[in-house]
Amino acid sequence: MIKKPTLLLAAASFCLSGLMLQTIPAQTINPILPVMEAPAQHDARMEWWRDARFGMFIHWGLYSEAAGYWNGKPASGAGEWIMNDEKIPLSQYTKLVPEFDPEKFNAADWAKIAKNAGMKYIVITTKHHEGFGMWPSKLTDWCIKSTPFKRDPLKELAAACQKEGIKLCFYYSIMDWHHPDYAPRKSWNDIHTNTPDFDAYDAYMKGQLKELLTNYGSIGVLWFDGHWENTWTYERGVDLYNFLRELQPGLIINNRVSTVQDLLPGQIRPGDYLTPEQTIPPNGYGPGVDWETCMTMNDTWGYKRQDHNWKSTETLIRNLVDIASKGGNYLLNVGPTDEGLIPGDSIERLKEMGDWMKVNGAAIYDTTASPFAKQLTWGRCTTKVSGDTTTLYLHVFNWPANGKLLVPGLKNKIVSVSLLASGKTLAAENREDGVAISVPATAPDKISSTIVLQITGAPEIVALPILQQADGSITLPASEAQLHGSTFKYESGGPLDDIGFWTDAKDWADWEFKVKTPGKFEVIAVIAAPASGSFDLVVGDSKLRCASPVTANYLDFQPVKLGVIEIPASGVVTLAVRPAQDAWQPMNLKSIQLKPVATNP
Ligand code: FHN
Repeated sequence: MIKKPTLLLAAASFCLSGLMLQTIPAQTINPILPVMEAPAQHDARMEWWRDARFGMFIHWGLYSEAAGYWNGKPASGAGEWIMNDEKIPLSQYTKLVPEFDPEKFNAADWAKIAKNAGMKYIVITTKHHEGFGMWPSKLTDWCIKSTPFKRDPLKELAAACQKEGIKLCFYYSIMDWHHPDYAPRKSWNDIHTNTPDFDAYDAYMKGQLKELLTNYGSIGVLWFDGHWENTWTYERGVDLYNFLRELQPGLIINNRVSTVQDLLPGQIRPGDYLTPEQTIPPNGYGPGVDWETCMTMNDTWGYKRQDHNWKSTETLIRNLVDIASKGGNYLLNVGPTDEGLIPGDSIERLKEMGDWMKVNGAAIYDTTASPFAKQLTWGRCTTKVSGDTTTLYLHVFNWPANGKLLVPGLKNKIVSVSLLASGKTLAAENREDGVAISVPATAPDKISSTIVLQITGAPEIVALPILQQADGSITLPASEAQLHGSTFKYESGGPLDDIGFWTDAKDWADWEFKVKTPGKFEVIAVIAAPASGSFDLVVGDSKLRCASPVTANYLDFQPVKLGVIEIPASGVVTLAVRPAQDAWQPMNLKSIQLKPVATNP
């Protein structure tokens, strides 16, 4: 049964993932709230993780032995889901146990690869959904001790991480496709016939987690997963969170310890940080919210021989920069093979990321999010504050051809400007439209070059209004849009300078601009879309229903006339693009232009 945990603090203030620091009077506290701590305690516990910014995710299990194939046929889904996707009867899946003997496993190699990549922590799957323990658990034979591999890889990895100064963290799946007491039981679990007793399973999990938190030294993060089935309740999540925090008070626990079910009034979701997966939130989650994007390097978490869809090193480095610029951590996955080797394609990319981090790591580690409300067209920005000096690390993806890099709207006094790679001082000046930096003709790094801009005081940034041009026209670029939503994003670099990944019809964008000469305007949008969808163009009280064009692909941008809108008066105007909920098709939007309609003399 669930034990009512003792609360570490009688009441008042505590912090949880996704929530600002808050004070709640004792009388409203739910008796099984997560363990509470004072903000200073929370910050101290999260400090190493916030500074780390970059970690390695390792998906390694019995599924790695299958390597994406079953009975000679390639599996459809992710490598670690093969039992589920191929509906493999559990009685047959067990044949992997005597085959699992990763003789080439070398924890020291893994730790060195992570360290040389610039990664500060490793999260390894101790037990994925298949329920198979990657350590010699005393609570089950469904673990590594039943294989020919008579070693403890977690013990070896703990020693290697200790040696390399890397924080070891454990992934643990609540969902368990093997345990007789886990429910709901899968149809292809043809071994167990008993009626599951979830309380017994809950106790089993706690027993295993106690093994993991007792026998492998100080663990940085308990990374829960498999929390989405309805047997995992709010109460069980809070109870487990409190159990672990009492077992190891300094432990960090992700938000997937908690059920995905809606909360009741007064309930507070436990968990210390948010875990968006395979996606980078367009604007982060705002100040005071800790989050980490986990992402595969190809398309699978667990090893699949046939998955060669590797992301480029450019994509991986720019993801890291993008995430850090929004105040998040990047947990990048490797899926070691049945032999215990990290795939060569992963090693190659991690080496190149490490080369970049050796030069630019200071602009990632221990930084906070960009102070700019909108996406910078040339790249990203991360921040460090020291006393009265703020350091802005300008991560330049698109090196200016005209020799000038504009930091839009920045008004602060310039202390110094230099290239991080060489220390070379750059000339810079305050201008009406921001800080203009004179840059050399060639970018120090073709993927992302870092300029170090030191300013006095906290950043003072004025929004540069979009102004009506002398010819009466108004141009609304994607880079100036305010994005409202969680999936789409501004993407820049090469042919990209658009709002992309607009797959969610609830996401919408708007622009604010100044009009001197009101009247009727023809609307011309520049769009790339493989299918036509509907959306509304909303300006004040007027709404124009539009249809996006069909173009060859998401990079084939075409101008399209959407119709005429009226702006009846001068002043500040907002124009919004809102997908039609029932007829939306994803599109990439580069810009919208308003051209005055000639009125009859
Ligand atoms: O189902 C798992 C999946 O196999 C993988 O472990 C990812 C990593 O975050 N988590 C779940 C899917 O959200």
